[in-house]
Amino acid sequence: MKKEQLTIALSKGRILKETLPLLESANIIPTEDIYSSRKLIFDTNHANIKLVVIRATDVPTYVEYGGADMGIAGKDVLMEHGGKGLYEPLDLQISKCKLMVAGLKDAPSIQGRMRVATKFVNVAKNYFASQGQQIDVIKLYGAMELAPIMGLADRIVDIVDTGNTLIANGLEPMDFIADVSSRLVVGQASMKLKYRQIQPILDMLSDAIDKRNELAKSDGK
Ligand code: PRT
Ligand code: MG
Repeated sequence: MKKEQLTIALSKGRILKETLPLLESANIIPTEDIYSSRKLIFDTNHANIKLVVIRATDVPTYVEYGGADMGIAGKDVLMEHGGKGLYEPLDLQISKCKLMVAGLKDAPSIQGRMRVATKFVNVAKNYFASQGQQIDVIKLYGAMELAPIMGLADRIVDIVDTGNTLIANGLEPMDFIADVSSRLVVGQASMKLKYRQIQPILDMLSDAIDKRNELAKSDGK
C-alpha cells in the first residue's frame, strides 16, 4: 500500500537549531541544507515525509487546519494559540525558557487599571484573570522590554531565559506564569486518519529524546 504524505511544520529561528539534530537522530533528515535555501518546503530521506519551515506563531494554525499534519512549537506559542484542534503528545525538552510578568525595578505603585504590554495577549489576559485582576493589554510585536521604560505599560509579559535582557533594561521578573519548552503537536484529524504513519514517528522522536537525555546525564551536563 502506498504510504500517504506527511507534513511536519517546523518553527524557524532558535527552535529549528535544536529541532534538526533531534529529527536527525529520529532518522528524519532533510535532503538539502535548510539554512542556505530560500525554500519553504523540504523533502526528506523518507519519500512520504516533508518539512515546512515557517514562523513559530503560524505552526499551531497550520496544524489546526490540516495544512500540516504535525508541528513543533514553543509552549508559549501553543498557550497563546489555545490548542484548539491539536494534540500535544511529546515534550521535546528543547528551547527551554519561562513566561514571566516583569516590570521596572522599584516600579512605582500603579494608579488605576494595570497596563500590560505583550505579544502574548491571551496568555496575559488568562494569567491576570486567574489572579482576579482586570488589566488592559497592549499588543506589541517585539521589544516588549521597552514599554515600561517609555511609560507605555506598567508590566510586560514576556519570555525570560537567563534574565539578562530584563536586567540590561532596568527591569526585574515579578511573577512566574509557566515553564516553556518546545512540543510536538499533531492535528486531531491527522491523528485519526494517519495514525499508522504518525505513531512510529512519535516513537522514534521519543527514543531520540531519551537517548539525548541519557547522553547528557552521562556527560555530567
Ligand atoms: O523573532 P520572530 O518574531 O521571527 O519569532 P520568534 O521570536 O517567535 O522566534 P525565535 O527564533 O526568537 O524563537 C522563539 C521561541 O523560542 C519562543 O516561542 C520560545 O518557545 C523559545 N525561546 C527559548 C525563546 C527564548 N528561549 C528566549 N530567550 N524565545 C525568545 N527568547 C528571547 C526573549 O524574547 C527575550 O528577548 O530572549 C530574550 C530573553 O532572554 P534572556 O536570556 O536575556 O532572559
Ligand atoms: Mg525572536
